[in-house]
Amino acid sequence: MTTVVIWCRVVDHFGDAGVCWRLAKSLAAALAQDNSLNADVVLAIDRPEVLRQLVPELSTTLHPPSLDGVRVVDWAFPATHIDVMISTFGCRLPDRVLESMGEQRPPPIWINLEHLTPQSWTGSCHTLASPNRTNGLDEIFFFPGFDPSTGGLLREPDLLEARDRFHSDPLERDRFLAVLGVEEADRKLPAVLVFGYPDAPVDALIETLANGPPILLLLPSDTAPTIRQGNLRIHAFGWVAQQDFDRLLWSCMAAFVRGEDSLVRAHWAAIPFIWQPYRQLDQSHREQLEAWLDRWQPFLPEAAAAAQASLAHAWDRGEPSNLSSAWSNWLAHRPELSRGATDWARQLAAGPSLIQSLSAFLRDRLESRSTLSHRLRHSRLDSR
Ligand code: TRH
Repeated sequence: MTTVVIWCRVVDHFGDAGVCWRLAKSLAAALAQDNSLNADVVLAIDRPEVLRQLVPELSTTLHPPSLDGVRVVDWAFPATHIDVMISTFGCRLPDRVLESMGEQRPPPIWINLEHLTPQSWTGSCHTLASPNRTNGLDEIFFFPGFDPSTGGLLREPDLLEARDRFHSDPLERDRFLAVLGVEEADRKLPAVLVFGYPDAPVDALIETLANGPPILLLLPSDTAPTIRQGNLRIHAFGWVAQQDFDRLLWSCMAAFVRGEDSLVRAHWAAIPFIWQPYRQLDQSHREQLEAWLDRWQPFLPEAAAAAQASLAHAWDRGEPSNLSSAWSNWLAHRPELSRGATDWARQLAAGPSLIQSLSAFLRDRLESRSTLSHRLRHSRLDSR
């Protein structure tokens, strides 16, 4: 058996758990294709209640809950023998784990899966190793990313086919919006998802949209389910399970997303969208946004790229005064933005997904680790 443990520490919001759940499920599915590994994938998460909001099936009755080939445990997990250890987003592992892994022979392969950034420096650091000060083990830095020099982006093998199937049957969207509680008359309207941080200028956007063409605004909140304001229909759907989040995006003609996981999902949805990076006190999230906007340039005509930048800036900086003109200008460029999103998604899908590159990397390291321990065993026997 090959034991793979993914360590997730929830800092805040949902992305830590959201990314780690997708990673664990997809890695379990990928490693299961190699019977010789007999992989046991464990997700050790310090706040399982956050994961349960994303994955309601992870009931509290099963212990440890096991779903989609992943065992979910908490951080008190008795890490006895681990073959692959994946610490995510640089989370600090418990000392008892660091110490026992340092004594384990052969030691585990230790991956540090970093945050996704649109910035281009990650390619030069991808798969570099650094000895850990506590136990001397090599910690290998694995970077997701938009460039072939990185590990790529999380993408399930059948995701894009599922997306295209959804779009090929108009009843799919109607059925999904009906389940979301959207009234029949409103389901025919073009929809916009707004999933931003608390400082996002949502009220200013609502005011802008109310004076524009009829639109269905989808909000993940528990306020009054449907409000009418001018030409706008606002539907607060509460929250959907993570497995339905893609269909939420696929039902929309445009979206405002945030953080890391919904950013990647919006790219795969190939719709025009605006990203609000996770807020950093030192404002470094603005550099993230500029790097992301730069990456749009090759896929958009100049005027459409300018429209994308001005709406992204107005949204990220919370500038209600610029929002109305930025939105109207952006909406006018929607055809080019849609083509650009489709082209970029196609280019990203041409490369290996994060799971393909990570599972190939792990299989290679596991093989050389087993060869090495085989040779060590034989050399000890020979020396007797
Ligand atoms: O919630 P976030 O802001 O999470 C953030 C980011 O991941 C950030 O990088 C990280 O540093 C910080 O957490 C600690 O945004 P994100 O990454 O999009 O994660 C949201 C998850 O919630 C994503 O998996 C989609 C999911 N989701 C649902 O499952 N149902 C819903 O209804 C909605 C709105 C989101």
